[in-house]
Amino acid sequence: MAAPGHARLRRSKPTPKNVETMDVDGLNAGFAQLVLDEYLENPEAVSPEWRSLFESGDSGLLEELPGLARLLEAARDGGNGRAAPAPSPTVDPTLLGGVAAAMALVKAHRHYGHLAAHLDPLGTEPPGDPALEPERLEPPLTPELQRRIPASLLRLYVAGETLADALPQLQETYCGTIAYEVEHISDHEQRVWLRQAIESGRYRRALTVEEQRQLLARLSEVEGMEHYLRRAFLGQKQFSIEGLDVLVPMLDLAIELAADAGAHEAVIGMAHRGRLSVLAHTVGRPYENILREFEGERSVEAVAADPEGGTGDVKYHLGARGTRKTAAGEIGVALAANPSHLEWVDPVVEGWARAKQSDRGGSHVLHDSCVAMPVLIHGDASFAGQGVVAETLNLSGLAGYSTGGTLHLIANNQIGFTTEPSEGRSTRYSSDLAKGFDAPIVHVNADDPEAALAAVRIALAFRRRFGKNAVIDLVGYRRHGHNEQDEAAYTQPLMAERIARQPTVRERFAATLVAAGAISQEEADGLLARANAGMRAAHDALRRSFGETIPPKTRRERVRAGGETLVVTAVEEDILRRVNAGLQVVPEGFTVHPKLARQLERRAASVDEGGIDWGHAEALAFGSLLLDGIPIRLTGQDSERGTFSHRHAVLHDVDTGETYTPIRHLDGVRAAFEVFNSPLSEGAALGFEYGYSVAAGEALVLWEAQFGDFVNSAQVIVDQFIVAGLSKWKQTSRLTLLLPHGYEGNGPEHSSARLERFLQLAAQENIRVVNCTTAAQYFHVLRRQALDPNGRPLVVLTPKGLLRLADATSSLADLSHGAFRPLLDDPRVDERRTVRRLVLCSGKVYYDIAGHEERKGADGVAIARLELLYPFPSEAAAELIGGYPKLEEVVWAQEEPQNMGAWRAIRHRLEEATRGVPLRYVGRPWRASPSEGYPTAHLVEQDRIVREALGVGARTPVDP
Ligand SMILES: Cc1ncc(C[n+]2csc(CCOP(=O)(O)OP(=O)(O)O)c2C)c(N)n1
Repeated sequence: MAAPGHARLRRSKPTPKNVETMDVDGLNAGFAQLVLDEYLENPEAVSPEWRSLFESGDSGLLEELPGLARLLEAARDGGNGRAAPAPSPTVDPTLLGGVAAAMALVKAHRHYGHLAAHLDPLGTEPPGDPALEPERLEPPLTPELQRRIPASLLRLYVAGETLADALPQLQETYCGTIAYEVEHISDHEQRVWLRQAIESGRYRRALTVEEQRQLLARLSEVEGMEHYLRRAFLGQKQFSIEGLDVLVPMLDLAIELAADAGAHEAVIGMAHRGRLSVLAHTVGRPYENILREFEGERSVEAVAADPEGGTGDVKYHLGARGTRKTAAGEIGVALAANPSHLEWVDPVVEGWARAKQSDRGGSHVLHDSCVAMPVLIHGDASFAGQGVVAETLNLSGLAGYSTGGTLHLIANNQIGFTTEPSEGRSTRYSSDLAKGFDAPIVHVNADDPEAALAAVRIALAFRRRFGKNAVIDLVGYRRHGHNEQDEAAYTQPLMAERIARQPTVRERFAATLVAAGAISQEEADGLLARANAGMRAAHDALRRSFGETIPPKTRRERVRAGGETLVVTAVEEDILRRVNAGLQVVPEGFTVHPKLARQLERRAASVDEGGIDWGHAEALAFGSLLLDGIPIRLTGQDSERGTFSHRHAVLHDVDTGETYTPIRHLDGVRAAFEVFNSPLSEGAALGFEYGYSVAAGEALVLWEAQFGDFVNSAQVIVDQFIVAGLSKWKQTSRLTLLLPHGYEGNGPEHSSARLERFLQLAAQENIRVVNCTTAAQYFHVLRRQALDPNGRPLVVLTPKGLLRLADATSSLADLSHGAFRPLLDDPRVDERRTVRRLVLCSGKVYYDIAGHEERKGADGVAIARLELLYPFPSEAAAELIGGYPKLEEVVWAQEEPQNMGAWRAIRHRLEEATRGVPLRYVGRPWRASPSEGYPTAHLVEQDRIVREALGVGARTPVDP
């Protein structure tokens, strides 16, 4: 008997090939069933593809429809592998069709159950999906038919004998106040594990009465704090958590589970929303501290920052650290300081967690992702809108960046400031981006606290089992405006009105517990009163303390940057020779590319003969630091080899493709060396290293831009974290940026690392900026950066052409003696009294000037180099200039346009240093774009600059 719809479906009968690419939903599974019916009547009536599909028994379709396969099996005659020419008497075609439809129904719940789930506390009806409706399937799954279908055929993990028993549970599981999206995951094992975990209800266990009471107490504390602050400080911004209060007990549980899984630390990143509550309840910052900031008193931390000129930050950006007791012992909790720039803290937290997870004390990093758990709390608008989220997710599976999975919590209040989801994203859910990264997504209604805890349990069980990200989309609402000064009803009047009628999650949960007899109404009210009283007591204590002087903290030694700190960077020759020899060693049978082998051989010789180039000096600096016990981590696009093929930290066997990193195998290394090619990201890649460097204060962490120009893709990390972190949060590091820079005719985007930006942002000794012109200078500055106890971020403008320029190379003696010098005087001037013009410049342009054909004829000219651009070496500059007694002018020569490069930032410093000698600018004029686009135009301009600097007049035009 043909099923209804047979004729219609027959017109578009697919072949098994395209069946594999089809989604086997209700309709298609039903269609397959029809073809099977036909086949069972007459095998010759169906196409050969279908025939072989049914007879092979191993197709993807049969895997997808195991019940169908089993029924087919039952229909086979005597197990000879060939289906019976007529329907077996044991197979009822309606039942057979029903099983296929039931399978489609199960599948639809797994795929689309979330569309019918009740996720919105404000009661928006879910859209639903026809595939979830049993009566709309083909054949309709009537209650009677449901009772005839054995659940065992459906590979379900919910309990029940028949579909009729199982379906309500399936609906409750997938379409209740919690919903799942896991079927997009490409790994079969993970998918099956998740299905089992979800359907078995393992992670949705009911709370005990005691646990319920604790949960209510916690929700009371959260609500109590927000209410108190609003009453006491009417109109002050607190970015209240209300509407997503359950976030706090979710974090409690997450931390408990992380500790149970072996974590010593949870590292949390989040924006403004609910942050004060998390600071107080999750990290354990005393209420007094928070209240003090509301009272307008400077916090203890801010006061302590004064001696260094810290300017502090608003209260909902501050980081904090605390410890918590868990059943598995104490665990540290760090909330990373963050700027307003939403989501940019994400990669910072990942890097921080990675650093905490890494043991750098041996020759290899031992990375154990159990040791620290990253938690990122996102906004629903920002998760979907900010590209850094995608960049951060893209780090998660990479060997150099993985943190064994992050718990991503989207604090989804269904609005972004005043922007509706329909205006803010093109996807259905805020979380959809994460699906592309194979993360399971758990949506949960924030007004069902028990479901919210279940979401944490399953998410962290997944992380623990597979070491991967899990995302919880916590759907709540925002009880007030964007902040407490905003009126939500101006723009979302209906929503605001709906929210005003909505009882709080505490009230709802209390009512449930009271109804169940788990607690009395008085007790429930008492919990809120106690929370209130706690806030009041803290506030009273704070008020009593007003007027008392806060004991001044011991003034921290002021930082002496700018080369003043005495750090020995020279390394004994013997040691350098040993390091150099070690760098040439590869394992027996390892074949280095012949051209590269020759380069490496030259390195072997150059310690004796001179000619140590940039890459070589860097390797010697790194190697010697590893012997000193300083771990090193270097990342960047193509950094293993080096964009300009100058590094070759990792060698590749030309026969086997195997890799070998000689520096890790040096005799006597006491710390780990890591180098990774980064993904094509600047923002997240740099943010990650910043976070890593903050948490790994002892390590030399370097990030390299492919060309310095691209650092502007990470401008938020530079502006908000690297340069301002010290002043805002007392947070700094020895992060080192290697930024290729120099005008070599490669056009506007391969010339400038935007030096001017760094110099504009440099103040209060927050960073250091150098532009070295010799390999030895680079060697010494790297070592100083690693060894200086006063760590600061360092920006190194690194060369391209100079990487191999003979004049920029150094000798072994240059590395084994001396130190980084902030200025390099002209080495060729014998008689200083003859010098009338001093050309001061920085970086590669020095070689253009000093090596110009007209240099010899430029009498009375000296050329000096400024190698340290910030902090400006005022004394050394004055001394150098003063060493030329007959100077008539100082020329600052730069290849960057006048509105770029160093000129505008250092002009006043130079004027001080020249002590009355006139100062003149030579360089490109003001320009909107950093350099010429045509190589010939570049050459002409470069030549003009050099001639003007030397004062030798313009090139005589050549007759055509
Ligand atoms: C990168 C960035 N752009 C714009 C803003 C301004 N801003 C502050 S909050 C906000 C809305 C955020 O919405 P959502 O991510 O949903 O978080 P919510 O405030 O609703 O908790 C915006 C646009 C910002 N802080 N950061």
